[in-house]
Amino acid sequence: MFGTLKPQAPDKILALMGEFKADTRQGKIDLGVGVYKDPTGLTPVMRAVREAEKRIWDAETTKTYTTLIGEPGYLSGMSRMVLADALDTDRTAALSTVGGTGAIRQALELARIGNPDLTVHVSDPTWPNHVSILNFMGLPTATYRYFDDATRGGDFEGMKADLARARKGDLVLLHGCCHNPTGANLTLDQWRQVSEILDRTGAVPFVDLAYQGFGDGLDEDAAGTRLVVGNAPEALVAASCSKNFGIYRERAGVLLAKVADPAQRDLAQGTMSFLNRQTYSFPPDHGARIVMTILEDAALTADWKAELEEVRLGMLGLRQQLAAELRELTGSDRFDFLEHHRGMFSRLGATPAQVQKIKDENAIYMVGDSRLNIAGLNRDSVPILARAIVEAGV
Ligand code: PLP
Ligand code: TYF
Repeated sequence: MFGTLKPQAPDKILALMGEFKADTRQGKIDLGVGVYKDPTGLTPVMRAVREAEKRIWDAETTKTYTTLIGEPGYLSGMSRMVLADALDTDRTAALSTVGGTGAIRQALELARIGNPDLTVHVSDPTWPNHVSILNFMGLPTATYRYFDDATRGGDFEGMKADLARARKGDLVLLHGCCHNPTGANLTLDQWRQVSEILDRTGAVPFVDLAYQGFGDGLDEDAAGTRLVVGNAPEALVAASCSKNFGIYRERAGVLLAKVADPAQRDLAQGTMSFLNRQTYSFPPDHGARIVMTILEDAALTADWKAELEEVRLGMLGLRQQLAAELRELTGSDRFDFLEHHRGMFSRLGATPAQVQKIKDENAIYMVGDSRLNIAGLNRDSVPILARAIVEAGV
């Protein structure tokens, strides 16, 4: 049987991680994989996470199974953090998953059971793993215009026109904030207009929220999600704790499903529990327990929020510095989009050849579509990148 296997296309982002590691040049700069790094290049364990782990170590007397859907305190804490006032508890089922990716997969499985004929609409471009998972599952997909290559801002007119083609019961996959890979985001008024289109078409919003707290703030970054989920009769949200709690390898995520009628909640919850059982049975506990411990303790929550805010403002400062540096070097404001984008990523708009040149000549690694991870920079490397961008003729 194994002789029939065919090589799978590698994930380009993960492949780039390997290429960077193998590069022996001094001063190489990694702007590839979407992992937060501090100015010294480390991905730190957050203070509140460390403290929560100590408390768990002290208090935990057993490692026996929890429940198939995960720890109730984690699910309620995350539901509130993501949806706040838009949370309708009677109509919302929640599931602990293996990271945000696990939540995406379970959301798609759930939606397919509910509507075997659905098409999933994704932004062009979107996180490559979205496309890969959808193709692997054999789900029909459609793309909606999202990004304007000329301005490196959004193409909202195109987006609206394409979303209007969604049919009742289709899924519209939206990035809650900090769009990956472009960095261009919707304004709250644009979210409102998207919500109206969803209402008109009967398509169901499916929000992927992987960077809450990395853009404009914890509440600000969830405002669009809250708006569409609050307005929609049915909705799905896949939230990740990897970035905002810095617990990537612990694999903590949550799937929220809002149903049209409270009478359907138990059915949805039961199906979600079933999906966990079919895939990996009990979800991992450690990361979820860290998050729960932080969210249930006011002092830990405050400390976590303060550190997350430092992370966010650090990235924002680097964006401003890079835009300023490029203004100076080019005598134009054509790179100002870098300071208008939010989150870890920006699509620079360089050609593949320019991306290659920047890598070959400067040992600066970005993804082939010219996505760069702002958090891979620091005050000293920003001018180096700015010069490389100009020298490559971007
Ligand atoms: N969605 C997007 C857009 C992402 O960039 C990521 C990134 O890692 C995820 C979901 C899921 O993350 P994880 O499965 O590591 O929680
Ligand atoms: O887009 C990124 O870089 C992050 C990390 O298969 C990542 O979301 C990238 C690829 C992948 C899993 C995670």
